Amino acid sequence: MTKTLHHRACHLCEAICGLTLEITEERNGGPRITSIKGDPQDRFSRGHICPKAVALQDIQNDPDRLRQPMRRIGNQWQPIEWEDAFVLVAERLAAIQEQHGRNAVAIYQGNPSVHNYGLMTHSNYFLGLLKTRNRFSATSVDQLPHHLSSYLMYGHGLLLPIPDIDHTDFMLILGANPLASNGSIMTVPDVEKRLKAIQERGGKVVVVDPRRSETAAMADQHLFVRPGGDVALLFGLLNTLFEEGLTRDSHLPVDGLADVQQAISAFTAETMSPLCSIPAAQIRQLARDFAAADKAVCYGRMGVSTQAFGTLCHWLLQLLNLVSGNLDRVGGALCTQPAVDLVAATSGGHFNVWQSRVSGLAEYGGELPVSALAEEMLTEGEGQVRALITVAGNPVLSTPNGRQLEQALGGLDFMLSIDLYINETTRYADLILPSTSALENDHYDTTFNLFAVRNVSRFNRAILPKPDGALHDWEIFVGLAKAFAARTQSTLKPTIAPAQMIDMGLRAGPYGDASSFKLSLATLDQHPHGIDLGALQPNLATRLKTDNRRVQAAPAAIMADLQRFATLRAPPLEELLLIGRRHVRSNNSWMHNYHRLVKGKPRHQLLMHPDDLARRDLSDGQRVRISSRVGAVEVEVLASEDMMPGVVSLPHGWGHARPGVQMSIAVEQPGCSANDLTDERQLDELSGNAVLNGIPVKVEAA
Ligand SMILES: Nc1nc2c(c(=O)[nH]1)N[C@H]1C(S)=C(S)[C@@H](COP(=O)(O)OP(=O)(O)OC[C@H]3O[C@@H](n4cnc5c(=O)[nH]c(N)nc54)[C@H](O)[C@@H]3O)O[C@H]1N2
Ligand SMILES: Nc1nc2c(c(=O)[nH]1)N[C@H]1C(S)=C(S)[C@@H](COP(=O)(O)OP(=O)(O)OC[C@H]3O[C@@H](n4cnc5c(=O)[nH]c(N)nc54)[C@H](O)[C@@H]3O)O[C@H]1N2
Ligand code: SF4
Ligand SMILES: [Mo]
Repeated sequence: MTKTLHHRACHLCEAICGLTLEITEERNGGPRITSIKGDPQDRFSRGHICPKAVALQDIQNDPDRLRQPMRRIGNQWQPIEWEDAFVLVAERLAAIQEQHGRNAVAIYQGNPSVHNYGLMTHSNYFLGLLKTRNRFSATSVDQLPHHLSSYLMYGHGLLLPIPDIDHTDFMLILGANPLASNGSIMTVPDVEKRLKAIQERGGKVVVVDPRRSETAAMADQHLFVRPGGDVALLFGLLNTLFEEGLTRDSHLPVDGLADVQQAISAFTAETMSPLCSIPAAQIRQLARDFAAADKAVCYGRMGVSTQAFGTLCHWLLQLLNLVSGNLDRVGGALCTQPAVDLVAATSGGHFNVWQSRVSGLAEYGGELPVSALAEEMLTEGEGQVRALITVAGNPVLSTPNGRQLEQALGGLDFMLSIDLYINETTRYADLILPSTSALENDHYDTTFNLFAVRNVSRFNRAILPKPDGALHDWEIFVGLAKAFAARTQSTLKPTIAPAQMIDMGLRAGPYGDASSFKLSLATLDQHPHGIDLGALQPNLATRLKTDNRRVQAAPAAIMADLQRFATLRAPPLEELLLIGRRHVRSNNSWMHNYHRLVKGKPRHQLLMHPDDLARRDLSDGQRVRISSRVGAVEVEVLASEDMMPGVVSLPHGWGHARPGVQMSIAVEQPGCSANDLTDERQLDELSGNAVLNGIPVKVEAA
């Protein structure tokens, strides 16, 4: 028996913690993972780890995880050889496109795509050949407003200023719960310690959230906001800064600020207060506190992007940082300078160049809002979607009105899923192609180094051998591309392995051959704990990609959306508004099949304020029926003083009790799906991002 230690980043969430894995090799058996711990030598994560990382071994060993391609015949799944599977896909997709046009094939890419670098480098090698405009992803149920506001203001959708959490004195957090999520569009392992450090150096953390979340509970101040009301709060804050002369000059070249000031002159704290349910005096005081701090940063995430004015919210967050002098400033919000620089390597993007067929929703960066996916399948006529490819996604549980999507999936001519499980979505596929597990694959964080609170770089080789006959995700795409090119007699450019691409990106990047760092794959191989490239530094002025290389404070598309804001009304008092929540032991929809993570008391219940329960004659622990415009679910309710009255909270990603789901542990504690209640017609109309928070619902005894 031999034991070896390996170091590697955890790929499960955006925190990218460094791990130390102990692998034990038995004489007569294969290698086994015998311990997973945080890596104290990782200078970025400093030994931090959460319970999900320990479950990496459960993912590895899960008997429900698919290990070979599976083909569905009726309700039966049968193994199929890789080559046969590739030829079958090529034949079916080519035939559908020949008969119904290119757009008859749709694509949905899910969240783990950005946690798996081979998917980042190679999915388009195949998907690009399809030349379909019906491309969708989890972006439009998540962070599209971040990208769109950055694209419009800074000229590139990935120029996302990151909170300089280690140097700020005042952190204002809206719609994020990093203590549960471990941070998002802010790659920050060990976030709790870093937030406490702000308090220890005399600074302040303020959280705005309709629930007293774990992060709100540790903050110096928590403000309950009416779901969807953040836009009004942010207008009130910005207006107060202007009105009370609390702005500071910025070194950045800026166009349009005077236009903004004029356009929002009526949006005073007093007029905004009823729309967000925060007293005007508190809005004004918050603006003064924010302005008074030497170094302050306003950060908003998922809770503020998945609402009706998500893009306005993110635009306003940027403006608050800008006019308070904190954009592109140490202790404020700073853009990273990653070793593999996707911003430098790509053009800024495009927006609204084409629209979806049925509802006319705008594309962003070549993708349409996923709320339109089901209607594109269900609405007959030229251009109707007849085939779907899902890649590392579970849209039945993740996108609004999941039941409608299920109905649409049931009617497709062909569906391919590249996934590890037979789950709520992939059970509709004709073919599932499973890749190797993460530990059998190399790893580089192309995406999350871009969002990190320090500039860091780390490459990890596979820890476990690749099983015979298994393929990495990127190899599946190469196989599919070759078969499709052969079937359609198109030419295919040669490609290289993801690791080689990273090597090239590193060497051409800011710390590459032309620098003193001389970063390459070979250098990173010598640093298994990763390399720290230093704290974030002001760089936005040189990285701006707008036409005139100036910050656009008043982009036309955003200013036009102010008209829509004028229609915002406070909802009737008796209405309940549904929001989501995350738990550190869960991860979206796909990590409920590991006993280690789901044991203990259930976490999928509806939370409701005791007064709201009493008003409906409901009691703590009772089963209730929740209904919305699109559907109804049943689940247990828990009384919680942490909820804002009038607001109820249900986590998404549950609802596993569906026929044919082959996830034996998950189906035993199924919960219900929040997205059987969310409404595909409720959108941030500017970006097309789904509204997932603030859904009007009724709750009654089941
Ligand atoms: N109501 C509500 N809905 C939400 C949210 C919310 O807060 N509330 N959050 C939204 C957000 S932020 C997101 S990002 C989306 C997520 O939505 P999705 O990305 O659609 O869903 P996931 O649950 O992440 O599903 C991931 C899938 O990828 C598979 N998988 C995991 N690893 C790999 C891999 O390495 N390769 C391959 N090929 N497959 C893999 C899993 O088996 C699973 O099927 O959900 C959104 N939906
Ligand atoms: N453990 C765990 N970690 C995760 C994930 C997971 O599922 N589990 N998912 C990963 C993914 S894909 C993402 S995108 C990130 C998301 O990371 P975060 O953005 O931090 O997401 P949440 O933890 O859902 O926090 C959103 C907060 O917004 C609040 N909220 C809801 N509606 C409103 C509103 O109208 N206004 C305001 N101000 N607040 C509101 C909710 O109560 C909640 O506390 O987390 C990632 N990390
Ligand atoms: S917080 Fe947990 S899941 Fe996220 S990277 Fe770190 S160990 Fe992995
Ligand atoms: Mo997400």
